[in-house]
Amino acid sequence: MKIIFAIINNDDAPVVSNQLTRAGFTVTKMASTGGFLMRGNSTFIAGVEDERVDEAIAIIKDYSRRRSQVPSVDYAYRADNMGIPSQISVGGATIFVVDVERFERA
Ligand code: 2BA
Repeated sequence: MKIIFAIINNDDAPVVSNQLTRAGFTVTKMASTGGFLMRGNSTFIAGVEDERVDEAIAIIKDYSRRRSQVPSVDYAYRADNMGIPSQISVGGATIFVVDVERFERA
C-alpha cells in the first residue's frame, strides 16, 4: 500500500474529491497553505493499493488545472518579495507517493 499526498488548488478540490470517491478511493482532504504564496490550497491524503496508484494519480492530474495565482496579502508584505512577479503559475497538482509500513482500521 502507498499513501498519496496531493497538493492542489482549492478551486479543483471538490471535483478531484468527487472523482476519486466515485472511482472507489478513500480520501481525506486537509486545508493547507502554500509556503511561497501563502494562499490556501488543499492537501489530499489517500491510502491506495499499489496496483491502483497510477489510476489515482491520473484522476488527480485530469482534474487539476495549472493557473495563474495572485499572492496573498501576507506575501505582498514580506520583505523578500522584491522582483517576484505579482502573478505566479501554480499547479496542476504536486504529488508525493510514500510507502505504508502498516495500515489498520480500529
Ligand atoms: P506555494 O509554496 O505557495 O507555491 C506556489 C507556486 O509558487 C509554485 O507552484 C511555484 O510555481 C512557485 N514557487 C514556489 N516556491 C518557489 C520558490 N522558492 N521560488 C520561486 N517560485 C516558487 P507549484 O510548484 O505548483 O506548487 C503549488 C503548491 O504545492 C505550493 O504552494 C506548495 O503548497 C506545494 N508544494 C509544491 N512543491 C512542494 C514541495 N516540494 N514540498 C511541499 N509542498 C510543495
